[in-house]
Amino acid sequence: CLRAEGAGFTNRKESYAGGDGYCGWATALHLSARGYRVCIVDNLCRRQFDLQLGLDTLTPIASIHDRIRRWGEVSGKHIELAVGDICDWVFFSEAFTSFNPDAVVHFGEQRSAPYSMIDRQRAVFTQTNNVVGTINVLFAIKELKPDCHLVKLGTMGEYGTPNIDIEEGYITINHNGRSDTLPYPKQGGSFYHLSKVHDSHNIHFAAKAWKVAATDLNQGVVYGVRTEETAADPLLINRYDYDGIFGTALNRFVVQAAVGHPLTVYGKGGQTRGYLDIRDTVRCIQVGALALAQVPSSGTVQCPPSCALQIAIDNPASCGEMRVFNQFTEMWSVNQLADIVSKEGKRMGLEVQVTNVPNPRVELEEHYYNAKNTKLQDLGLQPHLLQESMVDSLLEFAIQYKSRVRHELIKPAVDWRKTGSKVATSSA
Ligand code: NAD
Ligand code: USQ
Repeated sequence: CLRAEGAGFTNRKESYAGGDGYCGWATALHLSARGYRVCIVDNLCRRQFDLQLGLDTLTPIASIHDRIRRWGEVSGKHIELAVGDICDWVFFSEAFTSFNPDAVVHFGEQRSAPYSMIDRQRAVFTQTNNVVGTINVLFAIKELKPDCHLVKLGTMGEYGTPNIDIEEGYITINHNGRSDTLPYPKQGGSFYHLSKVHDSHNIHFAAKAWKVAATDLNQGVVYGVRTEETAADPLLINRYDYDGIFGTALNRFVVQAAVGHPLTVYGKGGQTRGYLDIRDTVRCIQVGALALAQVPSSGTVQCPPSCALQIAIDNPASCGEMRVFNQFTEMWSVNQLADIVSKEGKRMGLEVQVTNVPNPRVELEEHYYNAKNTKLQDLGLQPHLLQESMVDSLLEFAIQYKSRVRHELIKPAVDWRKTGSKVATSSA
């Protein structure tokens, strides 16, 4: 079902806002390899954040120009590039018109919760960048190509940690004898997570008002680094953040274990989230993008009969509906992740300790968590689960690059209750 070579899929034109980032680069290559015509749109602000704050990725990443050049040599496929800000309407509308995409896959946002909590300036930047960028994407579709599909990266963190099951986007509520199916209540835990909540409302409105076809992929925390395509050549290597601002839980724990730093469990460690392997991110996006084939307004894309997406095509979403998929494969608490990394690290002969540091965030540390995630699997996703072999290979990867690790960047760097960042080289 994840093949893209079938009739109708080759030559589909996909535009990747944020295609130089962690998820976007891996996905752009994955789909380029499978016959999609890809244009990356990115203003490279993620690289700028590292320069401003004195951070660096574990892996030595090439410039976007070198990455794309090398991909052309390795694969024989051409990726187009437009460097600019999607919040800049003049730039973005020109880039959009010139590429004329069938789908926009929108990764292009400031995605760190700690970054958004550093100070007023970063909170305002995060919400302006994310909300305005998404509105521009919606207007581009409405005004320039109404049958272009939007695949938007949302986040599981939009739901927060309610004391009831988390549904996929919508919940049916019975109230005072009446019933309705409504967007699931949102409780973002940072100005970043709240920017995604605002995006979801704006997309939901545009879908209703303008009949934009949209899929919101509420993604969990991503781990891992290698995909088939990014592993094909050193110049294609993906970024791997381990610092206290952009590094995410499992990726951080793996680097910490590799360099002998105690694993930094925040607070009691009962915080539970949905997680997925980056190899599943790239496949989910493809499923999400292809699943839009079922939206009647597309008209141009046909699914091969053997494709599991046939299930979706037989049950089409109505035009103007914002479809929501919860994009994660397993749920783990922070304590469980620390346990897994610790056991695997010790098995490989590493000395791994776990420490409970005061939680820099405001979040529940013990809570109920049960989120649904059946829609992508119903569409054919067969997940890579977090098995020992995965943690092993990630640990080996981190050990390979351990000389690049700067220990002072590992500690938690942003406190939700205070202003400023404690990154060693930043005066923020
Ligand atoms: P990233 O920071 O590595 O990549 C984001 C890219 O978007 C960067 O290359 C950046 O330069 C670009 N960008 C940001 N604002 C832009 C703008 N205004 N115009 C043009 N380009 C812009 O982030 P990521 O980890 O790849 O995340 C991608 C998306 O997935 C984000 O929307 C994020 O919220 C979502 N997501 C990520 C994770 C995760 O664990 N990494 C989990 C869930 C959801
Ligand atoms: N945590 C620790 N120790 C650490 C790092 C994190 O205990 O060293 C805890 C955090 O307190 C939190 C949990 O682990 O409870 C997850 O934190 P994270 O930093 O791994 O992820 P988060 O800040 O939620 O953000 C990441 C991505 C973001 C995406 C989100 C998906 O940066 O772009 O939206 O994961 S989700 O969490 O489902 O909202």
